[in-house]
Amino acid sequence: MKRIGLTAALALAAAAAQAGGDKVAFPVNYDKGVLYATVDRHDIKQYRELWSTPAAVEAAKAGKPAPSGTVLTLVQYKAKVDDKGAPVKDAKGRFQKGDLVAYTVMEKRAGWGAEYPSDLRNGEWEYQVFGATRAVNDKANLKTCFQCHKPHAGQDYVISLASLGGKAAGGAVAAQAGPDRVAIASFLFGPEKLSVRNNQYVTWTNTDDSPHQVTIAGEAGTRTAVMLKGQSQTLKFTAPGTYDYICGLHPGMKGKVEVQ
Ligand code: HEC
Ligand SMILES: [Cu+2]
Repeated sequence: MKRIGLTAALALAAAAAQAGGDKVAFPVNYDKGVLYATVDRHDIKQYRELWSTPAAVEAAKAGKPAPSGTVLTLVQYKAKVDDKGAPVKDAKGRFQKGDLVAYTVMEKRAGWGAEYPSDLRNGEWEYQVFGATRAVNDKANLKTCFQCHKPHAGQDYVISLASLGGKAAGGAVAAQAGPDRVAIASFLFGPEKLSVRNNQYVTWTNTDDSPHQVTIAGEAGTRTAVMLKGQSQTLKFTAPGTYDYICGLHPGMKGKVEVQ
């Protein structure tokens, strides 16, 4: 009797000592789940696979939040490149899988997350990064995971929710050209630099499968909603100057609006 009581107490202490990302174990069976999307990251030359536990796919299709026990695993591979460093594409124009880089994982369990301040907490989700050997990457700054996924609270912090629920738009999207328009294609803003007159509107249209967004540098709070494939966002510029901007989801994507 006594012995059992002692074992239970020790197990409890061990559980309590686990904090944050330590709660997330390597998802050994991730590839027995559902491969719900692949992402060609033109900006960082990576090929990514997004895996889910089956129940989360069902929930997303039904428009419900991911259930407790959901694990989403994003596997990062280097894209295969040619001798000029350009990604090699397959017959469908998609990137090809090269060396394994890392696994980034988010896991949700009832009761998790309560210890975080509200400006950081992502509901009941925890995040963790594992290297190619499946060991925890203890140099990863998990705070950045919470920060970048936080604005997606309205979709349960899952940035690829449309793909998870099978609701991502198919087919190619043609962006309209015009002096006040920027197309987003293959993780690039085009044109990268746009010149407009003061008090003019600028419209961005996303033609990629991946979601994108526009965040104006230095202008606190000026950022558009996330654009899924085929969606547009418009901003009005009311003071002359040069406005640098990035995509808040993929900070390597950069553009500029010059307001005369
Ligand atoms: C700069 C913003 C940014 C940061 C920081 C970030 N993510 Fe994400 N995350 C994304 C985007 C954008 C996607 C959608 C897939 C893509 O475009 O690669 C995503 C997707 C994911 C997914 C697949 C499920 C989903 O939400 O779509 C997981 C799992 C994930 N991230 C884990 C992490 C972990 C773990 C960290 C911290 C080490 C992290 N992320 C940090 C932007 C970010
Ligand atoms: Cu982007």
